[in-house]
Amino acid sequence: MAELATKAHEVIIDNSESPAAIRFPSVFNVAVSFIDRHVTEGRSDTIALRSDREEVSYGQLARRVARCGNALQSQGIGRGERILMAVKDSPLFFYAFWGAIKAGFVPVVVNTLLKAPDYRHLIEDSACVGVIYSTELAEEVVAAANTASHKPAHMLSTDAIAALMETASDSLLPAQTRPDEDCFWLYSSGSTGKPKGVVHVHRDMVVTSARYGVGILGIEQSDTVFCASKLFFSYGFGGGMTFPLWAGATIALCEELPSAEMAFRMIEKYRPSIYFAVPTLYGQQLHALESASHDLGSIRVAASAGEALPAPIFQRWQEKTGIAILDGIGSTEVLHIFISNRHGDIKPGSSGRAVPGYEVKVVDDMGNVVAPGEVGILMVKGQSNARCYWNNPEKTAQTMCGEWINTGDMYTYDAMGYYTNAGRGDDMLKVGAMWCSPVEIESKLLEHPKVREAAVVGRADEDGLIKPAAYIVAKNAADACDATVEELKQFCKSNLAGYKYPRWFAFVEQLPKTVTGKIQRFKLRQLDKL
Ligand code: 3UK
Repeated sequence: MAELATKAHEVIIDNSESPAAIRFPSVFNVAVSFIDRHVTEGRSDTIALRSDREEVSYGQLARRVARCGNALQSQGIGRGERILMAVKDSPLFFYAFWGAIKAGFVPVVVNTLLKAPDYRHLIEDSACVGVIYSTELAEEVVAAANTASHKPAHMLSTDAIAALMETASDSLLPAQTRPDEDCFWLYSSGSTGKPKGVVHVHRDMVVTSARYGVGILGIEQSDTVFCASKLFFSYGFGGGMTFPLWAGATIALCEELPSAEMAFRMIEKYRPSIYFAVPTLYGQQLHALESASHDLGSIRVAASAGEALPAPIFQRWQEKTGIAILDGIGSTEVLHIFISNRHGDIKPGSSGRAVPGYEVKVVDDMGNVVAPGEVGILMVKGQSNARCYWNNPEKTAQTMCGEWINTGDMYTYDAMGYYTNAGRGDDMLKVGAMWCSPVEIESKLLEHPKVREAAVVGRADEDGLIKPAAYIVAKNAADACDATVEELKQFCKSNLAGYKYPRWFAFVEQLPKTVTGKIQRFKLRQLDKL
């Protein structure tokens, strides 16, 4: 029975075509491919998850996913309805996410570091019928639900889910979904306004796993994978969950936030063969390696994404560890990496070449492809492109242009097909791979009594990593001094997310502006380069 149910949902990867064709049956529930398939293929005893608390085999994983799906179904949730998930990286994240999908619900994975007003927006925007939250996050999440314009009917802490799972059945027939049916969402933030729900369908996780996970990184069943980025960030979602699950590999899981210390501890304890991190973390690890040694000998593949990997970090890491970091660019909208370096084919300082299966092009404002060496907007087309932004036709139309996605990134390419990042088309920054809006930092600075005007731009630090820099017009000329800089820095640190405070301040008499009064941040960036 289980075997028949699995067979019906089988993906066909046709390697006779180049790139390999990925074909889906008309009825397709992706939870079968990622979870149940391992049982029917004889991997029940292989370890799927390893964490400080427990080990979970593929057999146990399949049974618990079914239990969780049944537990959710017993709440009366309907096919296609959204369940918000603010769950820390833990085995229960896997049970809830895949259980929801198997039962035909749509999990909406969100950041676990948010405050009540943010969760409130996500609850209202997604119109979710339920919220699953790590018990430690109860205060923020429950406060959000209580003040939201609609209160989700099902508020389930991870403890409550675990209790429901105890009495639930461990067999569940997969909902008869289609490959192009909504499957899960992630949220992505922009320069202004609220985060947007990025809607992905059942097909998409298969495509990223086959194209990048297997095609570029070569992840296999024998690998142990550790990804320092969290599962709510789609880089971590792929690296720390979908790619290893697709391959039947072992995942090393950690609830802590990424830091050099956390990464070294995980690598030395679980000895991963595949490691995912963001450039800022590679930089922090290199600094730490100057004064202490760590055993990184298990790693055979080291991947980087989220922000550009500066060539000096690539080189220093290679000198220290003998491993070449593979930088690649991905996005929440494409779900994962679509241009990447690969072993034996690396151009340091570039994002690499198109991942087979994705088409990319660099265009001008009119949509015409630019010549090699010229800067233009990077567009990407592939089978994992998001269907839309939820309830946001305007943003959807701006970004999802027919089969192409406008990444908002400025790129050049060369005759060999290597693509190199040239900043953003908008003023957004990626700081430690996290979105950072200059407008948000400026608004905060303007709340300070000594600030008349403020403008924020990105500037490279000594490692080549981008951090915010602020230009300030002081209300009183006398305040343009070091003491004010310290005051403003502290003010930003205590009122903004930790990574957003400006690392440099400069006082100016006026800011460059357009005739309509808009700050010309590009002029400040040019000034910065002088
Ligand atoms: C920037 C990069 C230069 C770029 C992501 C891998 O970062 C991811 O997703 P987000 O939606 O942001 C996407 C934007 O981030 N970016 C990402 N990688 C690089 N810039 N070099 C890179 N290697 O502006 C892009 O448009 O948060 C990364 C996999 C999945 C992801 N979601």
